[in-house]
Amino acid sequence: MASVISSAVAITSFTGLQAAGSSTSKLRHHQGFHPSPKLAVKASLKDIGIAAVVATAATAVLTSNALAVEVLLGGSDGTLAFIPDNISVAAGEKIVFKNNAGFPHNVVFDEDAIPTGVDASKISMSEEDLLNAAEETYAVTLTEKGTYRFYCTPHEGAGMVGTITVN
Ligand SMILES: [Cu+2]
Repeated sequence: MASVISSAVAITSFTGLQAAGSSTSKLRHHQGFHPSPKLAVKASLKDIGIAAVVATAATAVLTSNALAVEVLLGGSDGTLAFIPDNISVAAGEKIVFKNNAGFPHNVVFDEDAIPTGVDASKISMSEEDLLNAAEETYAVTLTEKGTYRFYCTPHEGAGMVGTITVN
């Protein structure tokens, strides 16, 4: 739920910045009709400055407010599963696995079912490393597009597997 709220905030801020950007272009358009060429040049340089600031601010918002997707480890009803077990994220989006019930759990990516060139050991928890307490988290960010299969070592046999698609 927290992730939904933060994404709403990010979208609102970004829309606000886009609105600021479009008023900047209106300003530039208006000042382009100024009779003095010297002033027109100054105005456009100033506009470039504003545009650069707007672009920087937009990047900062996207970075600091980066959307995070949460996956629960274990269902509250005792299900040994990742919830949800099939998600799609944007490249670079943070994925937070949170221990919920039925632990210990871990998150290990299948080296045979991830995009070519991605090192499974760099994105996985160690096979022996387990999350033993409620609310413990493991976060990962995937930058290569493609499909990633992952599983929980203690419960793979019970069907605790999942898929992430990075777009
Ligand atoms: Cu598990």
